[in-house]
Amino acid sequence: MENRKILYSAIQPTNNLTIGNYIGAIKNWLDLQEQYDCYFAIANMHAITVRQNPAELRQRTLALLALYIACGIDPEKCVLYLQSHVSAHAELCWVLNTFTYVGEMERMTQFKDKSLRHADNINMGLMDYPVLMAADILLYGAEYVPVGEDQRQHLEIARDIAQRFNNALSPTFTVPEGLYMKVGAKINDLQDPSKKMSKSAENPNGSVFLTDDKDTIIRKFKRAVTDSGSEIRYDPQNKPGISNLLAIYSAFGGKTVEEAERYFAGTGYGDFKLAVGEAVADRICPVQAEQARILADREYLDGVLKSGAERAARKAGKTLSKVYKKIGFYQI
Ligand code: ATP
Ligand code: LTN
Repeated sequence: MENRKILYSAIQPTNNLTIGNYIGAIKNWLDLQEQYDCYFAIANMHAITVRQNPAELRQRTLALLALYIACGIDPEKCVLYLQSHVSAHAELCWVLNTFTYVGEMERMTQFKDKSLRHADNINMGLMDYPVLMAADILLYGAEYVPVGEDQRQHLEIARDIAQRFNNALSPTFTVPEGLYMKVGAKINDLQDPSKKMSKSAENPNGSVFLTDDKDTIIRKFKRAVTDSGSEIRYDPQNKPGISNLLAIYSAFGGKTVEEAERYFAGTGYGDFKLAVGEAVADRICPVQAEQARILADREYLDGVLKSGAERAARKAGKTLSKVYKKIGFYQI
């Protein structure tokens, strides 16, 4: 459809995805694809900023694509593509690097965290990660970027870089806005509700993976850390454990947080945790079966990537050539 606003997001094909990635990212894309012109990428160029096993990276790329589709992201409605298939990402990143200060990259929270976790490999790519992310978004003229709370700082930098370029040369880039969900933009670790649930957490019991089977899911929820008292109430400050479980339940159980509070009034913590686990498993397990089915059809997946790359490259190429012109690169 003409004149729909453009929306962009991506996920890195690193580790197995958690229900945090599902709730904070993919789940929201399902509704958004009906209203916007969506570009959803697999950010494999971001993934190599920490060391990856090449065979695993290749396999996870296809698995993530199959997962997008199994969750209901429709390749007919959206452009699904692999970042490395569109060379404009690296090219625009280079230009944007010259509009980005070393000091502001050194201050990025994720860069500091990852530098601590990967102290033996603090490479330039890790530091440049937010600039590549800005290039992703700006190439497509995206107005909206749905991401989890942890990406807010990166989105702010993308806006700053866009404005800086527009001011220095002339209006070129759309300044993107982040879309953050009110509930679910930060799902926390089941064992330590003060930390975000992460793909790469040390304690696997704190993260529920989209690859976990039903028994594992139920076991992890049964062991989830709760709070003192016995009331099931959404109050992230005073009841971080229960509030996190309510946010998860609401995402999977088809109820708002308020409806879930009423529904579980008077229920004990044990039964509540079991109900959350069941709601998660009831949604995840069928997705796993569908993902496996899609993953077996390599020809179909390659077709989706090929058509996605063509559509993405067309759009990105136009932006890049505008940028090259403005910056003074002689064109023939
Ligand atoms: P890692 O945990 O290893 O740093 P990640 O889980 O953040 O990786 P990404 O590919 O970087 O994985 O993130 C994909 C999307 O999922 C982003 O939009 C991110 O904001 C969102 N996301 C990640 N973790 C959570 C979470 N715990 N709650 C809500 N959204 C999340
Ligand atoms: N860094 C993001 C993944 C990502 C992204 C993007 C998200 C790469 N490029 C562009 C939104 C827009 C993350 O979620 N960790």
